[in-house]
Amino acid sequence: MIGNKTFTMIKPLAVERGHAGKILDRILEEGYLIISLKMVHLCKREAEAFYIVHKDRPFFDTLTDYMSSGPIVAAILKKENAVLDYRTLIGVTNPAEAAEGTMRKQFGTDLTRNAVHGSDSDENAEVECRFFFSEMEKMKWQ
Ligand code: 3AN
Repeated sequence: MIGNKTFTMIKPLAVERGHAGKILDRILEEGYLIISLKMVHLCKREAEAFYIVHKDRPFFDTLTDYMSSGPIVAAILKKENAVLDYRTLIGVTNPAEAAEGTMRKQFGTDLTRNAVHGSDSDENAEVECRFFFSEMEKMKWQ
């Protein structure tokens, strides 16, 4: 399945503002299958574990505080060329610099609260999917 899957999270503020349905709708409209889906509230330690690659970055504490501040929606998406296409759909990290029509432009507020996460490589997609979902939670028809 490598190459066809990506992992996404709808971040706390977007969930709090009621944008999760609109974001999931857009994902489906763009041709992705949602093959696993859950709403979870990460604790600080879990957010730190997810973002461990950024542990030495100055924004690590702010990011993990934010990501553990409220529920998020996590999903595995399937489509040909999923990782790259989804990165295009969400837009660049900073919503202020994201292109018109991208989800970060539409729903993001700032660098930390940028509405959605998308895996940046097939390898990370695999790691991130496993972080959130067990084998049992993956659709059998994937
Ligand atoms: P992306 O999510 O666009 O791949 P990464 O992987 O560089 O960006 O960063 C992970 C997350 O950390 C971003 N989604 C963003 O919320 C946050 N972040 C990245 N750079 C900064 C920054 N300079 N200041 C604050 N938060 C940041």
